[in-house]
Amino acid sequence: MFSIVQETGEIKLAKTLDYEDTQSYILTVRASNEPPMTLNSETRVNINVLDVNDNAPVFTPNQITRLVPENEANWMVRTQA
Ligand SMILES: [Ca+2]
Repeated sequence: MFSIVQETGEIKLAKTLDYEDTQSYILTVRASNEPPMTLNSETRVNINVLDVNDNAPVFTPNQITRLVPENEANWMVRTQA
C-alpha cells in the first residue's frame, strides 16, 4: 500500500486508495543510525483519505409503484437517490 524512500523519508503510495473501503491509515516510521552506534527513533504518521464523489448515485428504493387517478393533471411522485 505504502512505500518509503529510505534516503529521504518520503512516503509514497503504491496504489490508489478507496475512501469507501478504508478512511484512514496509521503508519509507524523508524529511523536508525548506521552501526556501530545503532540508535533508533520512531514517529507515527496518520493518513486520512479524502472522500471524492466517485460512485454513481443509488435510488432507495430502486423501484417505485404508485397509483395515479385518471383525469388528474396535478400529481407527482418523489424519487430520491
Ligand atoms: Ca468516494
